[in-house]
Amino acid sequence: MFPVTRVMTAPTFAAQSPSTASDTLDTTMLWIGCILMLLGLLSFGYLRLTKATAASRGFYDKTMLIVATATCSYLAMALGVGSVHPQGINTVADLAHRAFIPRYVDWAITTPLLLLDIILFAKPLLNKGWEWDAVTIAGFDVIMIVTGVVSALLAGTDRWFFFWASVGAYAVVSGYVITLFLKAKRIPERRVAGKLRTLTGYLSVLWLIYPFVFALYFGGVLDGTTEDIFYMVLDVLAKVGFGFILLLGSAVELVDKVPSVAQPAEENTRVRGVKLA
Ligand code: RET
Repeated sequence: MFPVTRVMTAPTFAAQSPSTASDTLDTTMLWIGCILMLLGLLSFGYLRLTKATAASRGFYDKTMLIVATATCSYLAMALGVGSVHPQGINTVADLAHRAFIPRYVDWAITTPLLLLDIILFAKPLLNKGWEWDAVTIAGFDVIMIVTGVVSALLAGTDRWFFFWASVGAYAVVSGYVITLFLKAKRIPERRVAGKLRTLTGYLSVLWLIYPFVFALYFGGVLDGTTEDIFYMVLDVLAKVGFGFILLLGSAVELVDKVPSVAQPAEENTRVRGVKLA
């Protein structure tokens, strides 16, 4: 008797896989994601041409860059590029256990840009040196995504170690956004204050769902198709929905004219009561 080899090739399993209907649904969802991101890109392009001023142009450009990145990533995933099976393909179940690399590349580029949109919009609240806050928050955000992808590629205890590292970085990012939410009412211009509260509140709630989807998928509670549907809806809301909230109305045009309510420069030059300059 020959020993039975457990290693079989992907096409063998694909042919035997009972989840063909679900795979089609999965691919359809990715195509829908791609089309919605593209429609977002066209809409924001139109708004940029018709509404943007010299002061607000940056908000339109960043928002377009965000959905352009997502259009490419969804296109790549819909075409089947970058799907990794972290545990190899030894059983039929392993086929469904996969991570899409383009998704994480997209998030690593777009989530810092989304945060930058919020930080620049909150500028009237920010103290001297805020640029370093922006770098730090974007840095923790990238750590969140990179540890997230490492977690997706590992198995067993190692996976959950990196998962919690990612949650730790997420807590820093989310804590910062919630601080802006709480301080927003200090901004004297009502429309800008209201918009900042909506943007920070919306982002805090949506982003919180991502780690749950991740944990439920890798914990074996959700299947791959359900995971993809969740991420697609979340991504469209977090990018296209967020973009519309940011750009519709007059707040992005006004934010530049709002007087700063940051701490006076005087206090910024003191360390524990000692005047520095
Ligand atoms: C991961 C890994 C597990 C732990 C945490 C995660 C957080 C992901 C987030 C993603 C946000 C994505 C957005 C995309 C926009 O299109 C990476 C799932 C905390 C918060 C907003």
